[in-house]
Amino acid sequence: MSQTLIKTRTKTQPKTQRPPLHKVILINDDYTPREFVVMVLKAVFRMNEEAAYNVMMTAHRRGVCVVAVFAKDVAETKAKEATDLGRAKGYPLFFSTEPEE
Ligand code: TYC
Repeated sequence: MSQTLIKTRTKTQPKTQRPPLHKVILINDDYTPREFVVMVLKAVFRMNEEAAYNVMMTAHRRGVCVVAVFAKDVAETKAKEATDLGRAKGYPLFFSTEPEE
């Protein structure tokens, strides 16, 4: 007599798990004009004037500020776009990314 054993695949991840988000972080510097930082935040991160000003001032006062969280590739692309806008003007403006805990 033969028996058929059907082994189902053991799931290692629950179906609801999402790829981890990454933070885009604005770094303060002494040279980039405040209005330029606000312009970049509005252009790249679609922030309104008030939100952009608040993020800029938080980085200015505390050294860093989380701008937003995105999927890894989106966070990296936006951080590079924003950093490149400053670089094109000769400013040391810098946006970094890091995984969200
Ligand atoms: N500290 C800059 C100044 O005083 C303004 C600035 C704010 C630059 C935030 C970068 O991430 C930054 N002109």
